[in-house]
Amino acid sequence: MEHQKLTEFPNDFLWGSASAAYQVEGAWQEDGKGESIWDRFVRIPGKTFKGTNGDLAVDHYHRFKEDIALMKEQGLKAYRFSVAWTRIFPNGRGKINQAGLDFYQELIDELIKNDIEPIVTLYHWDLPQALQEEYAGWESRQIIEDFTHYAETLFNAFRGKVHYWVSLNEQNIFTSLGYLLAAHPPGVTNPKRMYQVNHIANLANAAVINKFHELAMPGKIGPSFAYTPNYPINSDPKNILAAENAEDLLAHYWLDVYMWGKYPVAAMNFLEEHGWAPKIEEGDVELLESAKPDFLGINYYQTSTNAFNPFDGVGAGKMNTTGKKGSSEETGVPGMYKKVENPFVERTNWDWEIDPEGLRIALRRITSRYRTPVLITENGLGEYDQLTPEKKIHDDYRITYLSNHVKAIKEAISDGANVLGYCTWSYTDLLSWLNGYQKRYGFVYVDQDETQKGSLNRYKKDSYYWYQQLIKENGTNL
Ligand code: BGP
Repeated sequence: MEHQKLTEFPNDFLWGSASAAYQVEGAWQEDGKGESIWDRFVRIPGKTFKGTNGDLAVDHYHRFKEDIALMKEQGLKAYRFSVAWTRIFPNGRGKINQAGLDFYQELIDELIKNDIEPIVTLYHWDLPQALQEEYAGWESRQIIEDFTHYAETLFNAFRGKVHYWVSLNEQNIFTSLGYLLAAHPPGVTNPKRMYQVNHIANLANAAVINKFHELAMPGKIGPSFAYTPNYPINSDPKNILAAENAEDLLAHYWLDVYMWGKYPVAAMNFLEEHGWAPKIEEGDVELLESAKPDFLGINYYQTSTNAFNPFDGVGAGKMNTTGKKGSSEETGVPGMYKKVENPFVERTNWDWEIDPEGLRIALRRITSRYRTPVLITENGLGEYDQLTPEKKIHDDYRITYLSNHVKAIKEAISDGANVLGYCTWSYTDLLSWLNGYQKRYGFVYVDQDETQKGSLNRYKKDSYYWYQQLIKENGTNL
């Protein structure tokens, strides 16, 4: 749809940027923090790129004031970060660790002092190791109570200060990578367990959203979903059906539950046929249907193009975690779909497809299907950056990527989508879970690499100034 004139961004649009505790904080054993499943997992040889870990990360724990000063100077309106559960409850539950809570109080106060809206993610994958050991973490229904109690603690602590809350970050990724691909902790490859864990995570998500509303918290809460819209490779009906299969099994399987409390029909039948469907107990459906997110958080990076995949076709393939273009393998679910290369789009060095139009398509689909406000909680380009001898970073490729995506949002708003804000991934460079430090996303370059011995000095990239200007103009000159 062409528009004569695009709708302008609203004046209160949240121009933001994001991070996650494990990827930036460091200080992994400081001030009473407990061990998380990531603290443990990164120590298993071969699991992360060159054995990198977040022990020090980019030392945001000690440098948050410096980082916030840079945000202020840039004019950032919102900063999304996550709370490390293990700083609040070192063993997942029990006695509060006041020093951990104090750290986030200070961080939030500093943001507010600088007119930056804090957006708090309750769970960005760093589950307390103690809960993993005690009852296998997300595999037990006990986590519903413990997660809700942890969330309630934060609700009470930051009531009135924090107005935007993200319940779970990318449940689709942490369950799939944790329990299907063994690429994340706890390193399992078992579809039955994965779909069971996912069901329990759905219940925990719903319980926390209900708790937020019960407490009449001032503000909004919603989950963040990693949405990769699916396309068919061409108009062969077999391929169209493959794309429908992928959309049902990889997107509706989460989004329908968040928004309607219902699993999609075809995907659920597929799981039942394979004996992988979750066990749904009495009361579960009521709980899922009762929880109403105030917005949907969307993490958008790319689209996926699909083709027919027979029963004896391709299954899970290798991901590109090296940054060598073309090193990822074909992947799919036999009998459902396989992911193929889209000939119309470019790819990053990590083989992620660059498709700004796909963000507009994502927003359009979500708007029509769910009629919900959307907060874009992540979008960005992971690339190699070069620090010049003059300490500059000329990341024009990132500026192109981001500005094309912002334009797509503006078009989607003109189409009728209700978008609350846009958080780029990421604010500073940070640790990529599986890709070390060489895959950089930030506006702010951090001198840190796989040796983990960098100076940790911060340098503004060209994209930092580009975003500063964009915010100043509220996205009018795209
Ligand atoms: C999302 C995660 C982020 C971040 C981002 C980039 O899935 O929510 O935490 O890591 O992806 O991914 P990567 O680091 O793999 O490039």
